Amino acid sequence: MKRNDNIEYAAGIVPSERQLAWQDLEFYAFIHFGMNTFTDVEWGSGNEDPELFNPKNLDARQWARLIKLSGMRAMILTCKHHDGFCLWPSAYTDHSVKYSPWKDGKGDVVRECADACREYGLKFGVYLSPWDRHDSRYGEGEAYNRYYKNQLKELLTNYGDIFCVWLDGACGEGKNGRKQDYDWEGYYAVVRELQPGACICVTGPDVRWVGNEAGVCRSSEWSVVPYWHSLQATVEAQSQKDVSKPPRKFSPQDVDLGSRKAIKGCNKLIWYPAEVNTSLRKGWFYHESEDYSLKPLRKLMDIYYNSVGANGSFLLNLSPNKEGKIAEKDVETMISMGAQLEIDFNENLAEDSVITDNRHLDDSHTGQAALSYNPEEYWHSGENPDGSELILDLGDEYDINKIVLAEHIRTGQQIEEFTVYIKIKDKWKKVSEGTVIGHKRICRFDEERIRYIKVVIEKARCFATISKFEAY
Ligand code: FUL
Repeated sequence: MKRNDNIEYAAGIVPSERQLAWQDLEFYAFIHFGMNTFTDVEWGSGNEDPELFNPKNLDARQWARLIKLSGMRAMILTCKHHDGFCLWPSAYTDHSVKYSPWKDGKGDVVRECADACREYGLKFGVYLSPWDRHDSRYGEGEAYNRYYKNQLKELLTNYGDIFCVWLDGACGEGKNGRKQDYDWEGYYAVVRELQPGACICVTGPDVRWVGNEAGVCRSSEWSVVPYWHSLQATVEAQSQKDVSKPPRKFSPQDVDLGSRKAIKGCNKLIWYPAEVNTSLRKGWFYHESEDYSLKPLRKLMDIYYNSVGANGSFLLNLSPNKEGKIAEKDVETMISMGAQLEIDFNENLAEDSVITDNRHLDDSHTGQAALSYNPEEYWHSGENPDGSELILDLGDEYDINKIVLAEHIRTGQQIEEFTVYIKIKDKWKKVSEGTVIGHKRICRFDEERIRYIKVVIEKARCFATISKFEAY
């Protein structure tokens, strides 16, 4: 029987090098800090006086240290939010730190963050809001586009390696507001030229916004989806338009983006993996009134497992206060999250195990290869993936409550359905099942003392691969 052409087409779509590098970061921080921190709002009007910006004890090293301790691998800073105030002394506007009392106008928050990230071994990324409520060129087409590109150039040339440029689709101008025709392709060209390794996220071709700001994830987060999900108009339509209405849910038609049904008949598919973004606090910026709104550890861990553990990445926002520091409560919560991650993934008990399989492509792609920490060593099913099995023998009995699986995504996303069994008293007991594996799938189940774990690939596109099989 001839396979549906689109399945083979989808199976052949692979990530770029920059997407692969981004995917490995898994869990990283947003920092929302700026004029709004001082005016106690989420969206500034753009008319704020730069005199208001004065974080007397700003300590970007504290932010970076905390990010590191939380188990995160990068920081994305709001270099300019919708109010247009720039956290670096841009040569193209007088609405910046240069005109503030902070460090007598000689400070540069972007520099301090970039340096702190380097010191703590974190990647650094920039958020530069396309929507700008301050600048008079906004709404005037080319003049604003030139301004925006010049600012991008400053950020992408003066601060070392940038791993991501986060382009927000939000705009609250409304029907009668100013209408700017963004030169998206021109913005992307600047990024590609100056930082070819950087992913362009959200309103961009490399990383897909999950579609809400509440940390809600799909149970099947496919990386290969119809191209129109990356169109600027699609992102804009989903994005926030009113400060009091942050997007919290998916609309039902957006729940399935990449199954066979969802890609059927689509003539252009792309690799467009999901990023889940949410804030530790209720809002994005610091407000004293939200000191009791922090998400509890349990909730944060759930979001982690449902994003990083389900083929997405997790961008969690921290909100430094007026002092320029992350408040004690926030620090405590994040340190406990870092500690919980250490506990949960303390020792991979599968390290010295044996894996047997019921099929493999050739001798260098047997089940055993899935245990290697080298991502280029992996199990490959060969041509008939459906029904393939990997049986892990831990060599002895251990208390296990989760396994981690990964596909070799360099050769595409193939697996569509899988089941996990554990052996109890000589019988296989089903403990988990799912669709997508992709970059990473963490399957949690009630802890049992076991020696054998079986993964069955029930259904896959052209073949199946497993490059990681860990047990905790
Ligand atoms: C939204 C913005 O409007 C919020 O203020 C925040 O920056 C969030 C990450 O994106 O679209």
